Amino acid sequence: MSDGSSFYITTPIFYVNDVPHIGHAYTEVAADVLARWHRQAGDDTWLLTGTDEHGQKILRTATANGTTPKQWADKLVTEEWLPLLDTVDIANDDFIRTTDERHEVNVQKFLQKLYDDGYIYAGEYEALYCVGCEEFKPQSEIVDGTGEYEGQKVCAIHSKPLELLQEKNYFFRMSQFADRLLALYEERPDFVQPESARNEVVSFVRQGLSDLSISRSSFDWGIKVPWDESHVVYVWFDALLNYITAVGYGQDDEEFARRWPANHLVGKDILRFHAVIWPAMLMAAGLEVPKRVFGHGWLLVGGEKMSKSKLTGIAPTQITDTFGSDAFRYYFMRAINFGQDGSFSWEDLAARYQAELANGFGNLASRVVAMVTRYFEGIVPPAGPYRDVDLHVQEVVRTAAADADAAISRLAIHDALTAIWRIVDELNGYITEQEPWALAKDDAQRELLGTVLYTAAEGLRSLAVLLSPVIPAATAKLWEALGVSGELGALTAQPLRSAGEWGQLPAGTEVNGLEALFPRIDAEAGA
Ligand code: ME8
Repeated sequence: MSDGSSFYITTPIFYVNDVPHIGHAYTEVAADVLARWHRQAGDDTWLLTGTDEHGQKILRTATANGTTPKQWADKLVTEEWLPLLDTVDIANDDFIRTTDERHEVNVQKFLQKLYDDGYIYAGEYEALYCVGCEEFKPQSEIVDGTGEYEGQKVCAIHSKPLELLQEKNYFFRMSQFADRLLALYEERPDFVQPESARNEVVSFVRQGLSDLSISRSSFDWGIKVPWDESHVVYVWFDALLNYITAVGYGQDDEEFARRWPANHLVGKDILRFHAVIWPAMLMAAGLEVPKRVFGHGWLLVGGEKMSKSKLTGIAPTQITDTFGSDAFRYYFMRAINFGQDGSFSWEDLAARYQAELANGFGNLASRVVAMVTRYFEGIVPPAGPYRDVDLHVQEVVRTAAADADAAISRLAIHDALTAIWRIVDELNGYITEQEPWALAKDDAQRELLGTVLYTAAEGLRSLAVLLSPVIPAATAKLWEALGVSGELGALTAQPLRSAGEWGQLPAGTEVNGLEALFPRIDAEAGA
């Protein structure tokens, strides 16, 4: 909605045990595209991202590197995770670290409340734990190891041996919430998206829920349980709470009321934490559940989830150094149906870069600006009377903009881009057909030439606005070239919902020179 309503969107907070790969960047970009879209549509938007710094995984990595977990986390956040945001051009509003005081203090408040209200008790536990997932694994995700792990039980996701843990722990009475969760999925069918993810979650909860172990006492890298300091809070229980501690839970009621509830974007690997455990925690605390939880697919390499632990991770800079951040953003949002798995390939990236960004969009922009410069001394001409063929362009712009907006509201980012590309294709076809270079040779066609170039330039204006959430750097250059910031204001201030309304570009505007938006890439590079 564009009525200034609140749109709070989150990414997972990432483990700082390792460096980011393009899977992490993928989630960041998707969240950022949605946030930029909503911001530009006038919603009261807030994009939160951050890092997950407690737990055994980080502790072990730090120890193996001869340092403390906090020093390790500081180093990784500064050298890797914050720079990632620049690498792929993320305009986040906040960055939370689970070692922030605002987080730690309010996690303790939350926990104390649940304890006081009888939702937490002390018990014994023995089960197989995966440090990679930081989770006691259900039977369905335990498989027999092969190769060096022959004869051992391993995690189906990480393919690494599980550890048998036995401890006295505190437990959250999650089993009490199964019925309420099922009622929630029933009443709000789009609470968990996409449909396949929802079905998986529903059938998981239908089997009944166990209580959840929420503390650990065999190591101390975590937030202390407030009533028993010999325990630290289970890393997932701690981490999920970032979504509320970052927006004022426990300390700024006004901010909290303004932002919460959130739209959570996560990889499907961690859907169950967000669609089962997290709403149960919130219900226990008497808080609203999230607006929706969207589980996107995995980037695959060789048919398996890309991951650092399997040495298949690709650093985002490997792509952006050659192709730039806009191309990274565009490629992953366009080439993969959001919600489904997708394979990354350099060939596909290079092919789409050349065909869609360089030849399709970039060349269109350069041609139009160059023709306005050459035939009208750089001044956007007025349009004469519109013919059917010109009105058709207007219709394509109008419907594509509406379709793109509808696609974004169902988080179908790929469909939004496909819709917007109808404008790119339409304008390229229009110019080829209308041959403004031929019209320019005949003085009697001056008015018609004006109509054609106005139509092309106004179409570009709509493209700049519609594409600015996806390719912010290139569209900012195009906006500059169209020379309209004086008349229309900053690109990011252009209301998205009316982007398709015809005639916003004022005739008489002076265009500026435009360098190639997506320059040709040297064939040697990026291979
Ligand atoms: O799970 N394809 O952090 P994490 C697509 N700290 N997305 C991928 C991906 C791939 N191959 N690999 C990773 C954690 N991701 C917890 C989250 S939230 C309260 C705590 C993305 O560092 C995807 O978003 O393992 C996935 O959910 C996330 O990285 C996991 O990041």
